[in-house]
Amino acid sequence: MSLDAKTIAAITDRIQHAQDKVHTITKVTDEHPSMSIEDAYAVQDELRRSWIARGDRVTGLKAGLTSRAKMLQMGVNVPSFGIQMASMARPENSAIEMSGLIHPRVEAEIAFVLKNELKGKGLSIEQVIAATDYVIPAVEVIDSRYEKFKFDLVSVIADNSSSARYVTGGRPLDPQGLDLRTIGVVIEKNGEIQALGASAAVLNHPANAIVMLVDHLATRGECLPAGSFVMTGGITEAIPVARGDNIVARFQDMGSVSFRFI
Ligand code: OOG
Ligand code: MG
Repeated sequence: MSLDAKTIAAITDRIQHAQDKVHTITKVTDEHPSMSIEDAYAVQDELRRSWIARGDRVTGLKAGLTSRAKMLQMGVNVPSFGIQMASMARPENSAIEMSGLIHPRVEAEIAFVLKNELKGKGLSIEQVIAATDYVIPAVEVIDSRYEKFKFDLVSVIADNSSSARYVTGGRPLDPQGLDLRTIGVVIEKNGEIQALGASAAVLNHPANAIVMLVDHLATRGECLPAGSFVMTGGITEAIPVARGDNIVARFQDMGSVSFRFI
């Protein structure tokens, strides 16, 4: 860690204020150029502590910046992890309020739900699949608190990797019977295709996002317990949305996820 606890707490307050009051801020690294990735995850720890103290509940974790399309779009080439809370979850077919968001974008992702704990470094794809109860289509609504959606790796991690809302839907499926590299995905906005891709875009296989997340947790002495819900990252670039937009993400063999912005 390069920053002391007081500074981490101050950065957390600034980011949380921007998240709660729906406004942008300058990048945290502008003010703290020496801030490290470890410091940024310490900010996430503080955010989580504060959300739990308010009565919110952790519902899952996410890996982001795991596809080339996302890395190119954001100019960052290392995945960033984040925390999903109950307050961020929205039901399928719901109306998501724009008033709580700054400049949201949507991403189509494959989410995993574990039946067994995953722990340690260098797991294989097969170990991840064997520990998975089911996979399910998900759409993440990201909303960077940084001006113009521009950031570096440390800043985006401190902002909980732009997490804002998420919706799951479609059909939960046993991954044993699926080729998780070749799931085709189409994102439609108001009936028009905005982006399409195949699930191998995520680190050659979305289970690799779980491998990387479990590696990251291991360096912090943590693991993914049984029952964990994990989103593996946008397969295509993220699509900007506005009030009134209808979103449908179609996943080959897995069904679709729909909702709208009001
Ligand atoms: C960071 C979060 C990226 C994903 O799925 O790639 C992410 C961002 O692009 O703002 O959630
Ligand atoms: Mg995402």
